Amino acid sequence: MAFESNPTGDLEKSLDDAGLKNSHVRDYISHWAAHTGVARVEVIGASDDARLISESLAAGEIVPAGEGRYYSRSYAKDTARSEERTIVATADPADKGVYNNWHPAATMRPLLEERMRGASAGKTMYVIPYLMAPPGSPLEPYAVGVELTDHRTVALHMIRMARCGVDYVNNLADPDKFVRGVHVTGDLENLGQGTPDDQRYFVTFADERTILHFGSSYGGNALLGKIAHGLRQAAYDGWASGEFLSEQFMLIGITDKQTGRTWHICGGFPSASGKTNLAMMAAPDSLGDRYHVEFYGDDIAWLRVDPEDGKIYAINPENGVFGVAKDTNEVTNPTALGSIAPGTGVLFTNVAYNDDTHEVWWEGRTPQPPDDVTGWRDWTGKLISERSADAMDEPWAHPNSRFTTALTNVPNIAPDFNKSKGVPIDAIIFGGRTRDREPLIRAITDLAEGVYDGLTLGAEATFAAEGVEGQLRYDPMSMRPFMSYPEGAYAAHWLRIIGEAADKPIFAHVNWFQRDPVDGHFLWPGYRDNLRPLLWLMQLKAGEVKGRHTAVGIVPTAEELDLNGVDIKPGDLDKILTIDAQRWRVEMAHREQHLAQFEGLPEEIWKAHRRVAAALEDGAG
Ligand code: GTP
Ligand code: SPV
Ligand code: MN
Repeated sequence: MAFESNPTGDLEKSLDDAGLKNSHVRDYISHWAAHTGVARVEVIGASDDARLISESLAAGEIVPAGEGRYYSRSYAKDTARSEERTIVATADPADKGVYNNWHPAATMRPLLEERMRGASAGKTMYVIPYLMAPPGSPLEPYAVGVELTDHRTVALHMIRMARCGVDYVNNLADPDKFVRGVHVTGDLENLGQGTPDDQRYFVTFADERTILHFGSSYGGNALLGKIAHGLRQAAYDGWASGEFLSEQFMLIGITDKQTGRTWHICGGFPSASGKTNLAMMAAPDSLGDRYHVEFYGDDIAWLRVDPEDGKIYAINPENGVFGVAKDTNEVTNPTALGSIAPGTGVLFTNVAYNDDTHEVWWEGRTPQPPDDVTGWRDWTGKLISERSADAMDEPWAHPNSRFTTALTNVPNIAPDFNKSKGVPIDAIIFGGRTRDREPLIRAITDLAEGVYDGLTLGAEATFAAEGVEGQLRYDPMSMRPFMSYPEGAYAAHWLRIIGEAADKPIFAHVNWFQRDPVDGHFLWPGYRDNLRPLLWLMQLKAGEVKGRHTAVGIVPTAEELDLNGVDIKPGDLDKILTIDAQRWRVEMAHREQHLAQFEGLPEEIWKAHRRVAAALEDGAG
């Protein structure tokens, strides 16, 4: 079917056949179909999954990985988000922040249009109407979008990660209010990824609610509902409307089966720093009879104050999990293995794959890779058996290899995960990979100090983004790569939204990643044991424990933490519950410089900084 011969007839008919009634959506599709030069347009939703899977298998774009499980490789230079090439563009130069990589929309628009012109020639354009919210959410007006993509595997990912179907756009109160997201893959082998001649651009035109991504088919570069809309655009919308916050947060419930109480905790850790693992946490065996952790979300939360009861409510806008495969196994995360079991429809990307047995493997899946390498290929497609001696130690799976599975596959999914209103928040936590200084947990009861703590979150960068692994950097609220408006305004918006709540959450900073300076081992066993400091936090909020007050917050005493069954050396425990005041004083000078970059930072934040600095000078450790 070629539009050249009958430019509108075929397209109109295919949109009619799909039941797409919204004329604004139809105009948008026609425009971009013509611009990108696609040969066909196909409107899809969740019910098309089985057919698209069959077509993808037949085309060899995905291969079977056991019953109802699939595998694909991405292009070798296209395996993670590109932060350098990701841009926020608007008409107003005042939207420029330190981290949002702002450019004028008037400059970016022609660059994207030029790259996209005719760039999908001969391909099918998949039209994916979607909703980034539980249906009926008060934030639904911000959650509607339509992604146009020229890549079938991306469409399969979208079906798992977002609620997809024409019904989400047919009856909008304002039919023109939807996020327009255009994804064009481009000629991946000739885009100069990571060179001065890089052709890729991933641009959110935030004030136009339009997202144009060119030059990748991987993760957040290509699934536009998730990061680009769900975080970057939504954060901008939340600020512009004054209604909500959108953050890179996990969201969990913890139920005490003995008392029947449930708490809800949300929190930000930078990419590949443990959100998915925390949300899927099975209680440690010694606590499992009493506590149960429920999964609401693992990567994004939208927070608003309900005018009726004055509480903060959070929703997870997503419908699936795009989880890091590395180190996922029966001990670290049995729940994750359940969520990718046979029959789940999971899609693996860039793990190792066995041609003969259709098994998949990644580093940390088992302590050693399979002994018999027959049939095994690494993530680039090379046979392990043909590796040269010096390549033997190379990982089999890419460190950012992932699994994509729908929320309904997650064994600990909360029964009310679809509740339109969301769940009331008891605590907001921040954390990241920090090899020293940050204790296991420190609780913060003051709002400005909590927001200050989020703004000064420092962590080691991970393999989820290209080229920056291990580098220490500040990552405000874990939103550094997703910031869409200036940091000073961001801090003020936080203070205002959380400040409006009659019932304030407690804040805490957590760190599962402190290491021994000599041999580098993790001082805290992490994973399932992370429930213990969170239980302490809830007890602290309820006034059941007192903790120990320090300059940087309240830390648990060893007696207060339930450590029954934890494998930890006394010296290590001591270290993760102690504040190294000397090291913190050094940190405060860095924080001063970090915060000084932000124009218009609210005075409350500076006051919080000075209070903490003064307490440290007073010697409180
Ligand atoms: P994004 O999807 O990129 O936003 O990542 P995320 O924050 O959800 O990270 P995820 O839970 O997928 O974890 C990333 C990596 O950290 C995985 O390789 C985990 O095995 C590892 N990890 C998670 N929790 C812990 C922990 O408590 N201790 C240690 N040592 N490693 C952990
Ligand atoms: C992240 O990098 O934080 C992710 C994965 O959640 S991606 O969707 O690729 O951004
Ligand atoms: Mn993430």
